[in-house]
Parts: sequence; C-alpha cells; structure tokens
Amino acid sequence: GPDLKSVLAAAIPAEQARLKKIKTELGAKSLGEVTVDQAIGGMRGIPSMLWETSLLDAEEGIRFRGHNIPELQSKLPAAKPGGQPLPEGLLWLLLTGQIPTKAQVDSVSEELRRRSALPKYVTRVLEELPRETHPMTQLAAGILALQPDSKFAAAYEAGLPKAKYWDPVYEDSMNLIAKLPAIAAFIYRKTYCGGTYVDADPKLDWGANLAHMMGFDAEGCQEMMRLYLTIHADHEGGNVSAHATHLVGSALSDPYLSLNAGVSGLAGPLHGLANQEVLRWMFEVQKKLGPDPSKELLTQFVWDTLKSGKVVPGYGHAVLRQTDPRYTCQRDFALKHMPDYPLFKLCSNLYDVVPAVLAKTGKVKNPWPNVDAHSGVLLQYYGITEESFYTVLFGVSRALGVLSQGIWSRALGLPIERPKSLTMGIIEQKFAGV
Ligand code: CMX
Repeated sequence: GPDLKSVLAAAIPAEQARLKKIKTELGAKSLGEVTVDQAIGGMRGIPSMLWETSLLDAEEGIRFRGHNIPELQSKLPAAKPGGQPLPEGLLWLLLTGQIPTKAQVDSVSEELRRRSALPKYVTRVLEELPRETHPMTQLAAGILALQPDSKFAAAYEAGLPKAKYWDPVYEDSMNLIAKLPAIAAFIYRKTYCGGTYVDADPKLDWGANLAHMMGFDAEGCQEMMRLYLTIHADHEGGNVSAHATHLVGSALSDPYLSLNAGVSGLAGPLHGLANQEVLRWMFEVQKKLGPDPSKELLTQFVWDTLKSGKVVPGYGHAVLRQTDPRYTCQRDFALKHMPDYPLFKLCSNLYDVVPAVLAKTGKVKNPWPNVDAHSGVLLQYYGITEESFYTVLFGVSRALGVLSQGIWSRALGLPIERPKSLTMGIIEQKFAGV
C-alpha cells in the first residue's frame, strides 16, 4: 500500500479547503472575551491557536485525533497481540488522522530505521559536553547539532514556494524522530554507563530499540517504553513544549530549531522536569519515613512540603480537573506488571492522600495526579534508575506530536504568531473611571 508520506499528501488538499472555508464563513465570529486576569495569568483558557493532532478535555483528558488512551490501546497495532500500542502507529494517526494497519506501522518502523544513522559530528558534540551537563541540555544540544542537515532550511534559502513547505518539513521531522532514540541512548550511556554504547538492533521497533540501545532488553521494559512513548506524545497546543515548538516554527525556523525550543521548555520543573522531581520527592519520603509509611505520616509529609514553599510534583494541572488518563493507564500497567513493587505501593498511597491535602489548601484548582506522578515508578522498576534522565524520554515522545503538528502547520499555511502584549499602564488607562 501507499507509504506514510503519500497518505499524508493525499489528505492535505481537503484540509486546506476546510480551513479556507472556516476562514471565509466563520472568520469574523467571536470565540469569547479576554479578561485582564487571563492576560496576566499565562493566557489560561484563551482559545487562540489551531492544533489538529490532539484536543484536551478538562474532565476526560487527552484525545489524539479523537481517540482517547484506552481506545489507542485497543485500536493501534501492537508488537504482540494484546500488547501496548507501537508509537509509530500513533505517529501515523497524528499525521493522517487514520488508524493504521500493522503493515502500515511496520512500514513506518522501517522508514525510521532507514533514517536513523547519527552523523559523527553529533556524537562528537555530545562527547565534548561535561558529564554533569543535565541530560535535557544534552538533548537540546544534540538536536541543534543535527540542524545543519535541515532540508527545509536549505530549500527555503533556494526559494521553495510556500505551497511546498510541508514536504521538506516532513523530511526533517522524520529524520529527527528517527535519530532521537539514538541521541537519547547516547546521552544515557555516556552519562551513566561510562561511555560504553549498544548498537541498534535492526529487528526492533522504534520504542524497543530505544530501550535496547540504553541497555534494557526485558520484554516488560520494551512494552513499558512503547506505552511511555505513546502517551507522552501530545497534549494539545498550549502547553509549554508544544506551544514553544509551534511559536518558533511559525517564524519558519526549521524542525530542528523548533523542537530545540520545545525540549528547552519541557526541561522546566513545572512542566516535563516534574517526572524527575517526583522521583526525588518520593525518595525523600522513603528516606525520612521508611519504606512503607502510614497514611497519617504521608499526609504530614505533604503538608510539610507545602509549608516549605514547594509544590507537590506530579499533582495539579493548568487545564485538567480530574486524574490524568495518562496516570491511570500507567497505574493499570503497574497493577498488571508490578503489583507488589514497594515504590508502586508508595505511589498508590500518595494517590490516596495527596488530593485531599491539596484540596484543603483552597487554592489548587486540580488536586489530582498528572502523567508525571507515575512514569518514574515504571522506569525504576525496569532498572532505569537515573531520574535526571526521565525528561529526555518525555522529549523523545513529545517530538511525535509537536513535529506532526508542525508539518500540518506548514501544510495549512499558518502564519507567524504575534499575540498582542500590554503594559500595566495601558490596562489601568483603559479601565480608568470604570
Ligand atoms: N503543589 C502545590 N501547590 C500547587 C500545586 C501543587 N501540585 N498545583 C498548584 N498549586 C498552587 C499554585 O502554585 C498556585 O499557587 P500560588 O497562587 O500561590 O502561586 C495555586 O495552586 C493555583 O494554581 P493552579 O491554577 O491550580 O495551577 P496552575 O495552572 O498555575 O499550574 C501546574 C499548573 C502544573 C504548574 C501546577 O499544578 C504545579 O506546579 N504542579 C506541580 C508540578 C507538576 O507536576 N508539573 C507537571 C504538569 C504536567 C506536565 O506539564 O508535565
């Protein structure tokens, strides 16, 4: 059958026509008012961006092209019947809007394999960075080091017409997605394994190969990695990593430059770095209260964290108002594969006590856990114990979503982003005497 790029190319004209129709018929309609609170409050809730690959509902959580996580788990092809979805299948879905067949997913695995070789200058850049450099800084550096290879940057300079932008953006995005596991594994082995490396296994899929190159070959670990890379891929457009990628891409900076901005945003403790912070916080709990603390002691520990002025990592969300379904599917995975693992038990017990404490503060809008409250437990179980690496895995996954949207943004001809900013003086003046 036709390959991913052909199916994508075939889908583009209808979507271009659809956007044109929306602009013509609905362009002048209002999506609502913007309050002063929203302008100073991080633009929370202002609908102000097009993002086709996923949509977040505050109560229900994320849907990827209309499919929620349990639906992805039952509809997307797996490595083995009944197993976790292959992230390559999600990539197909994000790009084309269609659930792929197993043969189509295999063709993506093959395409990524073909594009996966890392140029020597990229590994040399990584080798030169001091070993203590945070893995997220290394990831950003590795992505930027690939940029000289940008097909889009070269084509733009040569005068490529706007209607064809999406094509080299697709080429760059696929090259980048293909090389990210090798970059991530290189960072892991360099930082924690004394610079000894493991070659890719051409028989493995994209996610299993990442685990393999890091040095982990257990079947459970491969399945965990496939699930991890699927569920972290996309969370609509307004979160920091997605919006940063989208914003920088809107200046027609190529996918390497755009994703670099996205992963730099993901490296913040209020966003992707929270998965690292969760583990450190759980280790603190264990160190202070022992391996299996009572719920009373846990409750007190949560209050102590809040009183010291820190956030409880892994809990709360800017948009969600319920337990994150990305948390729930990881919990289900743990219940199946590691029900008696002490760290999972601690994670479960925290789920029983943290929301009540956060609710009692009266200010936290969402007391429920987000994706980051659980992922570290699964990684620890399979021996990936270095928590400062965790956000790199988040970044590898996030690339699938933000780069897919990046291709569509160029296919739809979306313009450079330029929202209006205000000064305090202008706000005061506007409402003086009101
Ligand atoms: N622990 C302590 N306080 C929290 C909190 C938490 N988990 N979540 C929110 N709050 C506080 C906020 O800091 C804020 O306090 P101030 O008014 O004193 O500044 C108040 O509650 C209101 O915040 P909010 O409207 O509920 O939440 P925001 O939209 O401002 O922030 C988020 C959302 C995720 C940054 C916040 O919940 C948080 O800091 N959580 C912990 C870090 C975390 O897990 N981040 C990962 C999110 C998922 C991801 O992006 O990967």
